[in-house]
Amino acid sequence: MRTSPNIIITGTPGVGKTTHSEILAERTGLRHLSVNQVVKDKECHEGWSDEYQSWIVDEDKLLDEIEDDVKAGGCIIDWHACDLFPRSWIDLVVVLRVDSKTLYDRLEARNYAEAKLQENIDSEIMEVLLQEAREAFDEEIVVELTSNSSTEMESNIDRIEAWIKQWKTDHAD
Ligand code: DAT
Repeated sequence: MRTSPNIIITGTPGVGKTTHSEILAERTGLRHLSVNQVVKDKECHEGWSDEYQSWIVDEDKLLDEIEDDVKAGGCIIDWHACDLFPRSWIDLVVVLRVDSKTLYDRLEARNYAEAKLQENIDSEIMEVLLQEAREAFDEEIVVELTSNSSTEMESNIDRIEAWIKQWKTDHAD
C-alpha cells in the first residue's frame, strides 16, 4: 500500500509537463520522475530515431527500471505517453492542454523542425494524449487542465497540491 500517491503528468511536448512537475515536487516532496531522463540515463532504448528525433523506447526495460520507485509511491511521472503504465500503479493522470498558437510558439522557441512541430500541433488539436489517457485509465482519475499561462499553471499546481493532501488524508492509517 502506498502512503503517497503516484501522478502522471502527460500531454504533447511543450504543454508544460516538466515545469509543472518540478514545481509540484518542490512544493509537495513528491519525486519528479522524468521518463526522458530515465530513458537516456539507464539506456531504456533501442537507439535514436532520426525520423522522429527521439529515442526508440524499450518499454519493458523502462518499466523494470522504474517499478520499485513507483511501487513505493510518491512519484510524479513526467512523460508524453501514459498507456504503458499499469493501472494499479497510478492514482491520478493529469493531461495538460495548450492552444495551438501558444504551443507553436513554445516549440518554435525550442527549435523544433517544421515537420515535427506540425506533427505535435496536430496531435494536440486531435486530443491524442487525452484520448490515450481516457482509454488507458478510469475516467474518474483523468483530469484535463489548460496550461496556456503562468496564472493557469499556478492554479493547476494549487489544485494538484490540494488533491495530494486529500489523497494522503484519505489513505492515512
Ligand atoms: P514539456 O515538459 O511538456 O515539454 P515544459 O515544461 O518544458 O513542457 O515547457 C515548455 C516551455 O513552455 C518552457 O519554456 C516553459 C514554458 N511553459 C510551460 N508551461 C507554461 C505555462 N503554463 N505558462 C507559460 N509558460 C509555460
